[in-house]
Amino acid sequence: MDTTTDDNDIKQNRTVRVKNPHLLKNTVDHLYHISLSNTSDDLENRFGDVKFVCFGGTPSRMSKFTQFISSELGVKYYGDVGSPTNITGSTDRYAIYKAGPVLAVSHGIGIPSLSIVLQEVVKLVHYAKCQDVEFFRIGTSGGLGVEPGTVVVTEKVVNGALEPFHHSIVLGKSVKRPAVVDKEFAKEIYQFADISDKFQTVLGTTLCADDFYEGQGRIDGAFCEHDHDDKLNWLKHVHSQGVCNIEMESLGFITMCHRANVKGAVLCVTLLDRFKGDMVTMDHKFLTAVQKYPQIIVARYIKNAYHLL
Ligand code: R2B
Ligand code: URA
Repeated sequence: MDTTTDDNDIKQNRTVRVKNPHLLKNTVDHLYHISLSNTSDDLENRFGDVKFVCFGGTPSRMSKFTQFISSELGVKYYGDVGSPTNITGSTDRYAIYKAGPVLAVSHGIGIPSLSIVLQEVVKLVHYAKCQDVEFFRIGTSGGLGVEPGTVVVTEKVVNGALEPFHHSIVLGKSVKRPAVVDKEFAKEIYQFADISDKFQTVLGTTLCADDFYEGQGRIDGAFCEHDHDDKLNWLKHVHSQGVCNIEMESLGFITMCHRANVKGAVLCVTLLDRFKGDMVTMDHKFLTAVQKYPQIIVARYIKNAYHLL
């Protein structure tokens, strides 16, 4: 199995970059968390047509998205009538669904969870020889100064210290990687917001926190060593630096897309205005409805790519 990425294809921005010389030595690559293997699962045949990979937090949301995109594109999803089948089968860690050129992947909460499935999905599309693949994160977030239910298309992503970098520890050493957002791609997607939408869409900076509670300045966790004023001052400060929303995966997502030579975009709906509180109290019906907003924009983008708009 050839695991190198062809330089010409890379230059033409057609294939994903798997930059790991060690993979050359291994003929068998078992993608443990998604239960697929490069040697036994006929990846090229099953996934070679994939052009869009959409990531979101939960399996059920990504299953619903698969049903939605399959009806929008007029293509069947993989699985039985009634509900898409989770391709990762029995792993129980992540879910992957397929509808024609679209893969829908659940990533769990936070960068550590996201990065595992993202690494394996990058290898999957590489082994499947997919070309011109684009990745999207369609998720949820807390908003700053925008109405709950607003979709934020990320044009810049920063960590909790407002730096556009993702820090991690590799072999005991701190590694700092730039989070390079493809601004043109973000703008292109933003164009698919429509004046007649019942929700607002904005381009803005996303702050990616390491945690839902203290990391996002909340004062309603089990532990808290700051007070209400500290929180508001911090929220005001980050807002003054352009931050429109706060979530937990964009930094890892954008950094890895860049490393993989894949176009990546982040669209998150806001579930609350953090200037007004910490608790997500939206009722289930409204929550289900707003979670679809980023999906609607991405679906339009995909339909347009297929000349269906
Ligand atoms: C948004 O929502 C989740 C936390 O509730 C997290 O995955 C995120 O980024
Ligand atoms: N997800 C987050 O990470 N933060 C919020 O406030 C809401 C959803």
